Amino acid sequence: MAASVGVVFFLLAAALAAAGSSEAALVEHTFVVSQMKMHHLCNDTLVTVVNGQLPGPAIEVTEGDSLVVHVINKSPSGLTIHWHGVKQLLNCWADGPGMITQCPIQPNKNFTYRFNVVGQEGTLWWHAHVGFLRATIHGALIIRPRSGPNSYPFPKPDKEIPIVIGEWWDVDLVHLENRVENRIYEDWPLSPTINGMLGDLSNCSGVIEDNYILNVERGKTYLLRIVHAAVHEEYNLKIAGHKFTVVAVDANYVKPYTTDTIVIASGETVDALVVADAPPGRYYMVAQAVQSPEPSPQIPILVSRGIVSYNPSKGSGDDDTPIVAPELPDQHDATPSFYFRGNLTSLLPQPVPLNVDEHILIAIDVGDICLYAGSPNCMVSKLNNISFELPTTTSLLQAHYYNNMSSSVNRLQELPRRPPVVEFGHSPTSKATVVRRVRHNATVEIVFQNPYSSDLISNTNPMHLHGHDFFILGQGLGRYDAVRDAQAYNLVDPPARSTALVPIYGWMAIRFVANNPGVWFLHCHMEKHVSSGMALALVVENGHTLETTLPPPPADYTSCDNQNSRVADE
Ligand SMILES: *[C@@H]1O[C@H](CO)[C@@H](O)[C@H](O)[C@H]1NC(C)=O
Ligand SMILES: *[C@@H]1O[C@H](CO)[C@@H](O)[C@H](O)[C@H]1NC(C)=O
Ligand SMILES: *[C@@H]1O[C@H](CO)[C@@H](O)[C@H](O)[C@H]1NC(C)=O
Ligand SMILES: *[C@@H]1O[C@H](CO)[C@@H](O)[C@H](O)[C@H]1NC(C)=O
Ligand SMILES: *[C@@H]1O[C@H](CO)[C@@H](O)[C@H](O)[C@H]1NC(C)=O
Ligand SMILES: *[C@@H]1O[C@H](CO)[C@@H](O)[C@H](O)[C@H]1NC(C)=O
Ligand SMILES: *[C@@H]1O[C@H](CO)[C@@H](O)[C@H](O)[C@H]1NC(C)=O
Ligand SMILES: [Cu+2]
Repeated sequence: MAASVGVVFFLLAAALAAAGSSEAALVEHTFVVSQMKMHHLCNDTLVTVVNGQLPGPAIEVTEGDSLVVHVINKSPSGLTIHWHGVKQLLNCWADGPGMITQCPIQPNKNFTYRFNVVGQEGTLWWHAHVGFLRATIHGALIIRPRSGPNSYPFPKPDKEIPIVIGEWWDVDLVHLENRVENRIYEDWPLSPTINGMLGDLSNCSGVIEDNYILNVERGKTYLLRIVHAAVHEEYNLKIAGHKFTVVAVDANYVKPYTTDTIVIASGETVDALVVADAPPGRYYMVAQAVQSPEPSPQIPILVSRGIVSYNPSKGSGDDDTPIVAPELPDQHDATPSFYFRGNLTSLLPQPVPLNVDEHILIAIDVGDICLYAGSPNCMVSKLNNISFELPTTTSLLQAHYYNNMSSSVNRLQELPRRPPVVEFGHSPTSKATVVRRVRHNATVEIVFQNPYSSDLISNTNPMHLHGHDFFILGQGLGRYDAVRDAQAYNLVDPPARSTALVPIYGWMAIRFVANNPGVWFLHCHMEKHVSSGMALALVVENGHTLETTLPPPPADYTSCDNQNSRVADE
């Protein structure tokens, strides 16, 4: 329907200097958001997409560039776009989570996001940040080094390929959000997707879905820029007959780590090299959802396959070379994920701050908001015994900026530094808009603790912090022990990320300097979890100088003043 109109304007003549480095550019895109019909599995489904594409357009920038994205909302829903993993230093207004930093862009309105991409290289992504709409509104954000592709800290790949893992839902996603807000958690996608394709394990009435096909040439090296854009489960990604060498996660370089399985959770990105060094043929690339064992609710098995093909001359239809399939781990096995993460270390030594100003322990659990009234659908997620709810009449950032958060937010509560008791289970809780205030430049350490007893509901929870990267100091199974476990922290070369997985039945520790004033969402990236309360807003106060103070909102800021609902068609 709408044509892609991404245009690149170079501010200064984009002359490549002798060293191969280029001047910072202004990269401008227009995102027209509209609905279109897509046909899969015998059904026409109306989906909301950017520029008529699913996945949406990949944005490519060079580190240091400025991005300008005009969002024109021709869809019936209010929405925002979040630039996932972009640090947005002193620019919280452009971060995008709905009702946290701005009100949704209403139908037939537009809004322009302006920000710089500084000090980050690798793969990030963008997605809608109101409820489930991100299931179809997302795309890669690729950041190349300023001094050219020869300055990658790994062998220069012959080709770079975005691999976006998504899911195909044939339900109305705004309706789905309402169901989850009413604590109905029974909806599942029909299939995972690889670059929008469901693959040949999905068929309806004899019509088999297309596979994503990656044509390769023997001996060449491919840099896969893998984005987990699906809304829930963690995925194992394997290619039969090939290995991956992981070189970056969440746009931070890591020491090369060679593995046959990549494990990636919602919100995360992984950059990995693949050498086409297998005997010529066809090999399945498989994305398999990992899920928690019972008593956690079980979902259907979700697997999708693409094909790595050494036979590009033949069309996929008339190629009858057998396709080699990889051996997959058990879908309930959480050890590949735990080991994959345990093997990631930063490429460079890290400046980990050693003196912690704020120690926070966050217990992740389920709770009951009906106080045992016996009514169904009472289950919510909670952090330290509070289940997060979004404000309804103002964005938190606007309220913070005007210093009137307590009068403009209905139920505001400060997250306690630790849970009332470190004891888990489905017990009474309450809802509130939870914030945690920290002073500018404070060193914050957060330990996330999942339920650790196997008779309780426990999940791997990918916790995502906006506006900052953090160091992952450690992970473990069971109950976190402040003395024993802190001694084993990696304070030398921990990976820096913006999303980190809390292992099932275990804990995960992060540390960061709160150097970016504003209101930053900190939440599980599984949509049903964040919608049911697994979130808080980190309020980073201004410092004492102009350079450490959040500037005023942009002139076209979408405040809530002329709106009476946060999503237009709710
Ligand atoms: C087709 O998709 C619609 C949503 O677009 C859904 O309500 C309906 O149940 C689907 N029908 C079938 C046969 O799957
Ligand atoms: C965005 O909206 C403003 C005011 O509503 C309008 O003047 C402008 O032309 C719109 N821009 C685009 C690109 O549609
Ligand atoms: C179609 O899918 C069903 C399961 O959903 C499977 O049993 C069957 O083999 C598939 N058919 C083809 C031709 O792939
Ligand atoms: C790294 O992976 C290997 C093999 O998967 C595993 O045995 C090892 O324990 C992992 N290391 C860490 C620190 O998790
Ligand atoms: C918060 O402050 C702003 C700016 O002074 C004002 O427009 C708004 O009405 C205030 N809101 C509340 C609820 O006090
Ligand atoms: C958790 O919060 C609920 C509701 O406010 C309260 O009734 C309950 O006592 C709290 N639980 C603990 C362990 O403090
Ligand atoms: C932040 O803290 C560090 C060390 O604690 C200090 O060296 C630095 O000057 C501080 N920066 C600001 C802007 O306050
Ligand atoms: Cu979660």
